[in-house]
Formats: sequence, structure tokens, C-alpha cells
Amino acid sequence: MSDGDAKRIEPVYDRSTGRLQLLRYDANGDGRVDTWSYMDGARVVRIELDTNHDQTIDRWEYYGADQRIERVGSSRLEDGTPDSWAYYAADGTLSRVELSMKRNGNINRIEYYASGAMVRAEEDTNGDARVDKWESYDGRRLASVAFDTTFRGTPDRRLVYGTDGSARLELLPGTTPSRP
Ligand SMILES: [Ca+2]
Ligand SMILES: [Ca+2]
Ligand SMILES: [Ca+2]
Repeated sequence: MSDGDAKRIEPVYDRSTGRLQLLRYDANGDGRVDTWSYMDGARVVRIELDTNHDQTIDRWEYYGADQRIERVGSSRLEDGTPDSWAYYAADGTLSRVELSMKRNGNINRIEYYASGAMVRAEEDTNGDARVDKWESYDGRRLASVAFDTTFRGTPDRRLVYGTDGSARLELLPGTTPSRP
């Protein structure tokens, strides 16, 4: 770290314990803080970043006790409100993304990843806190979507997509075949 960097870092200490609480840092040197590292002494707890320097936080990094990054929040509208959180496995790969599509902090969609690709997703479309839509992926291709159209807790319809772009609707067990 150069002298210039040191000048751009402002530490904040707990008044009673003297423990380091926060580091404010101006990463791009434009005179405005864009990186807030919340600390517990030497341990990083959370880092909030304004990566595009528009004075609005757009990235929230959460660190585990082992100082590994566990979760990264982001804001799809870039308005300072986090609405999606990416979770990372111990090897650093993306394991899942939780989304608050109404942007109220309530998670209503979870996407599961393997080897960097989404393999399935679950969504609560009607806000009753129960999953009613299940997507499964084959590589980058959406392979099927199951729906719980009556909000009973289990899927009753499934759309299966062929590799040729075709779609087939299946009725699942326990389904009344025709409804008005
Ligand atoms: Ca700055
Ligand atoms: Ca920003
Ligand atoms: Ca639901």
C-alpha cells in the first residue's frame, strides 16, 4: 500500500473499547469514500462498495469467521436497495442466488447453481411464502417448469421443453383434469 492509499483510508474505532469498527476508503481517489469495511478488530465482517462511484452503494459483501466471502448482495436497480444475494461455496463457486423480486427484503425466488450454471430455481409467485413454481435447467436451456396453480403446496402442471423448442404440458398426479 502506498502513502497515497494510506491517506485515503480513514479508520473508525469504538470509543469505549478502542477496537477497530470501520475503515472508510476512497478507492479511486476522487475525494469521496466508496468502500466501507465494517470490522470487528482485525476481522472483516462486511464491506459495502460503491463500485461505479455514483454515491450509491451497489455491492454488499459478507464475510464468514474464516474471512471467506460468503454472500454478496446487489441491487438490480442500482438504487442503494439490495434485492439479490449470491452465496458462495467454500471453493469460491456460486452455489445459489436469493432474490427479493418485490424488493422488500422477502426472498421469493431462489436459484441454485452448479459449476457456474443455474440448474434449478424455485419461486413463490403469489407471495404466500410457499414455492409454487419450479424451473429446471439442462445446461443453459430451460428444460421444464412445474406450477402449483391451486397453491396447494405441490406442482399440478408441468411444461416440458424439448431441445427442438417444442413444449408439452403434463398434468401431474392429484390434478383434476379440467377446471373452469
Ligand atoms: Ca471515491
Ligand atoms: Ca454505485
Ligand atoms: Ca406461493
